[in-house]
Formats: sequence, C-alpha cells, structure tokens
Amino acid sequence: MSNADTPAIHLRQSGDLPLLYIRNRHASAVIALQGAQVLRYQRHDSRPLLWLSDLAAYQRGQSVRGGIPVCWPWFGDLARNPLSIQTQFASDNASTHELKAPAHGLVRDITWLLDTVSENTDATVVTLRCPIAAIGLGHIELQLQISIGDTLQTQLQTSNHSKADFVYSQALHTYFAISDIHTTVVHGLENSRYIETLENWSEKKQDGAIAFTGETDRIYLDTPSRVDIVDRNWQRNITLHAEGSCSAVVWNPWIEKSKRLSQFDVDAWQQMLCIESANVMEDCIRLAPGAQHTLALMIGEKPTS
Ligand code: TA6
Repeated sequence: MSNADTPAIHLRQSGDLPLLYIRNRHASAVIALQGAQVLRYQRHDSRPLLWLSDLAAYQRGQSVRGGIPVCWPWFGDLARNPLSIQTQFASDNASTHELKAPAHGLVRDITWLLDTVSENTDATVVTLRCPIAAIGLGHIELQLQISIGDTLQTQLQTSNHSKADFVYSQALHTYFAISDIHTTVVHGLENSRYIETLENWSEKKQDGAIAFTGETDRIYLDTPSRVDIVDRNWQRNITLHAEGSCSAVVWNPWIEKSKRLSQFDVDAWQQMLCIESANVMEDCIRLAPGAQHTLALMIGEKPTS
C-alpha cells in the first residue's frame, strides 16, 4: 500500500475547533467535533463533494457554514414545528429554564465526544456521541456514525431511554459543491408534495425536475429514498440514498438572502445547493420509550455520460 493509500487520522485545531482529518485509499475528509459536522469530503478521483464557505469561521458555539450540519431535536424555527415538539420543549424549557430555541436545534454548536474510530479496506468509520445530558435531555442518546469510503455515509441515531414518548424533527443539512446553480437540476422529487416557505408556507406539488431561477426554500414531504443532483458543467451526478428519512429540504439562498447570511460570500450562492435529508413537519418522529430511530444517508457520485 503506497503512502498515499495508507489510512491516516489526525486531530488538529483550527481556530477554536478540534478537527479530525481522515485520509484513506478512497478519499479524504475533515470532521469538526463541534456538531459532529463533516466539513469536507473528497474522493481522490473527484472534486470536493461538499461546499464549505470561503468565509467559514471556526469559532466555539457557532456552526461552521457548510458541510453537513446536524439539525436536532428540531429543524428550522421551533415555532414552525408541530405543536407536539413545541410543547415538549416548552415543558422542558420550564424544567431547564435556560433552554433557548436556536434555529436548527441544540446540537450543531456543542462539542460531541469521539467514541470510536475503525478502519477497513472499504472505509474509515467514526462514531461520535452528543453529550445531550448537558442540555437537559439525559434520557435520550444521540450518535452520528460517519463512514469515509468511495461514498460518504452518515447515520444519525436517536435512542429513547426515557419512560415517555420523545418527539423530534431532524435534518442532515448537507451543502453540496456545484459548478453553477443555473445549470444544475435535481431529479427524484417529481410529483412530491412540498411546503413553499417563501409563499406563506403554502402546499404545492413538484412538477418535473427542480431547476433554479431564484431563492428556493422548499420542504418536500413523504419523499422517495433517492434524489439526484445533476451538475451539467462538471458532468457529475451526485446521488443521495436516504433511509429513515421522509422529508427533503431543497435550499438555495440566491442573491438577496445571501447578503443576510453569516459566513457567506455574496456570490457563493452560485456554487452551492442544499439537499437536506430530514424528518420534519408531519414527518417528524415520535419515538416510544426504549425505541431507536436512524436517519441514514449515503452520498455517491459518478460522471454523467
Ligand atoms: O434549510 C434551509 C434553512 O432553513 C434556510 O431557511 C436557511 O435559514 C438555512 O436553513 C440556513 O440556516 P442557518 O441557521 O444555518 O443560517
């Protein structure tokens, strides 16, 4: 095995944040322990798969813009979540007082614990565990398993060790690197119902493939397991296979919203696209005592003919 193929794992500091650098014969990747956030993934025979902001800030307590932020135990604005989730955390709020309701939940800006690292010929597999007792959810267990191979695989596992149902929404908020949003299309969500968050959260139905001509922020419901991003200029087809996920959020901020985003270059909207594998709104998860749920996402890529 040449040096280039010899698996290597290093923990290095970048700004405030400890980052795990992984390299093996298939790919290289970088994972921030804060938020268990995959920041980079690139196969040796391809371009970067994930978009990471040129203005990314590596500061404690602030999610890095790009890669795969983990949104849990709610997606987006808590006040837009189902009432069962709002009241659950409102009641927790009463018990924990200091529980705030930041966008996209409570775990993307806290440091997760590195549980295991294993290597085989197919992949390097890292498991991280979220110390959620610290945020008043002691009877819930949250783990993320990340597999770095010729595909990028992430499995977000929630276990309910409490004596009551636990209701939550979630998303793997993946930022993809693309050549140009104007010539990129998304297949797989044809005929799916979606919530158009930019038109008063009205419900619509997807007609054909998704092309982009302006700010796009849609929550697709009851979605199929496979979605494809076809990047014409880079001649790359990125395939998302999601299991345990019934929703998909499709987001591009376009021009005006880009100006309001942190860690975001004003022109960056042209080279990024979020397809977020999720369980949100009516697809949120109600986990019975003793039960476990896994949101599993496999991302692969191949050249388009
Ligand atoms: O997933 C889409 C979205 O909810 C957008 O509305 C936008 O707010 C994006 O997430 C990024 O959110 P953030 O809190 O990371 O800036």
